[in-house]
Amino acid sequence: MMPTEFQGGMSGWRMRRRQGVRYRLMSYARRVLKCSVAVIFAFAVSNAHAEDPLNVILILADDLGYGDLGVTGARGFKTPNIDRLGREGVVCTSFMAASPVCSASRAGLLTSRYPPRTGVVGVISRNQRDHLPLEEVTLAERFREHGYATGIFGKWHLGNHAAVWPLEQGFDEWQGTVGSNDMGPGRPSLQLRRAGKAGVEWVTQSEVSEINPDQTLLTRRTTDLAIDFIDRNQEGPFFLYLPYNMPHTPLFVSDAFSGSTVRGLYGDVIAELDDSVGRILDALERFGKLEHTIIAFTSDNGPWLIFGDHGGSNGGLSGGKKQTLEGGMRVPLVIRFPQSLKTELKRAQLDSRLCSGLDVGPTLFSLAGLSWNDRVKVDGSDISARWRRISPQEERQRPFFYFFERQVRAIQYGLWKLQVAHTDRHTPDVAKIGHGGVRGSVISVSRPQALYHVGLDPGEQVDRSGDAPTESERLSAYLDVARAIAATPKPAFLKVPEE
Ligand SMILES: [Ca+2]
Repeated sequence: MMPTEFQGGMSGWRMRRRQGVRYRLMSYARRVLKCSVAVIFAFAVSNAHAEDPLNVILILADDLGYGDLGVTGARGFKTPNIDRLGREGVVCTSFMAASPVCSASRAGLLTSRYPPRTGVVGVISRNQRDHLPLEEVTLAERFREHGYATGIFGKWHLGNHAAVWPLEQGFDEWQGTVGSNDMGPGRPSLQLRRAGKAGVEWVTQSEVSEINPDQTLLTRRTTDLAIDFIDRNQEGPFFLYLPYNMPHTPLFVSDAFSGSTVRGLYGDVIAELDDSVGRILDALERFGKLEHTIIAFTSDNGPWLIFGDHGGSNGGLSGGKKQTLEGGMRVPLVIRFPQSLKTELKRAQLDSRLCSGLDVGPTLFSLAGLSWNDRVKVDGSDISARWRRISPQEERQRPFFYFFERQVRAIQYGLWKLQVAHTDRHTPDVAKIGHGGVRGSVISVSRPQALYHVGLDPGEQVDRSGDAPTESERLSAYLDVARAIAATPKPAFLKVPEE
């Protein structure tokens, strides 16, 4: 054994040097290890489900307003199952549908592109040949590329002919209505529409299998089909898109829910929708798939206010369906995260940051553990970083453009919204609001250029352009970009037989 003084004397400096080298080597090794662990962990975070992708269910209500869920303050009825989705995930309170009308909103949701880019800018009536072009890449096509089974049960409303129906747009299966539940060939009278006899076509795969299906059973039937699809695809993965017909007017509910709420028929209809969400949750639990499935719930546009008690609630926002005011496009987005994402995501949040229907696809893909193919230009992006415990990077703020057909109506950035001067032909006439299923009237209102702080003033009452010139300038700078998107040439629609 060496004497201590020998160590400390003759070779002391050498020992210290050796120790120093060893320390630096160990420190380096630790850093490398730490770094590798971080890289591996980050990789694991972003690809936790790359080998075993999660199932995805996207539920879309028709004309359900911002204030029509328990979690957003509904009165006169309850939505415990949809609220549960939020409690076990996230509720986005500044989520904008891509458009204030059905077809354009759905085109945006399924392609993640602003409606004018797709050519579907308004409502496709039963007698038009407009449709979502086959060249567009739908969410179903994207999921299918990753080996998913794809099903749609409910309303399509992106074209009237079999050549452009869901089976040509990435879905393996479809049962549901071609368009809204008041649409049929020709020009059905209001009386026929209200009676559920407008000639509504129910399609099975790509054949019309029924005319005027019993509308009191529409919600239950859609849910039954969804549960059957989940049952048959237990091996997964699957993408299930459920665009329910309700609560679009004319309202119909099954006997079991008739008179079940104090809100009246509208409340009964939402109660049945909520029960459907509960049945889907139960089925997933029964099949042992609940914790391997992401469930998102949203609406295609705001409430149809001219129907009064048969329309929904904008929850205190301004305006409703067909308007680019907040109430026309801001709807709830609720996403339930499965247990398998528990270590990655923070649950039970109210997320008030701006996002839109264009972001739904990339976000669901990221949550499911799939990589998004960038070959087609999309306007939405993955917003899931907001909810992750470890965020790779800060989310880049982006503006959101409000289009009505091919007009740029407003631009939002953060909590500021620049309204572009326009004529709003769909303002409900408060003196002539409908009742009991009878449609009310609208008036034309000129809306000036104005700047609103939609965080403090969601009713869009106070023009702040005078005291926030920097914000006005920042938002105005995006006008040219928005106008260029609005001016995208109309695609050549397929020549399908006209009736
Ligand atoms: Ca709608």
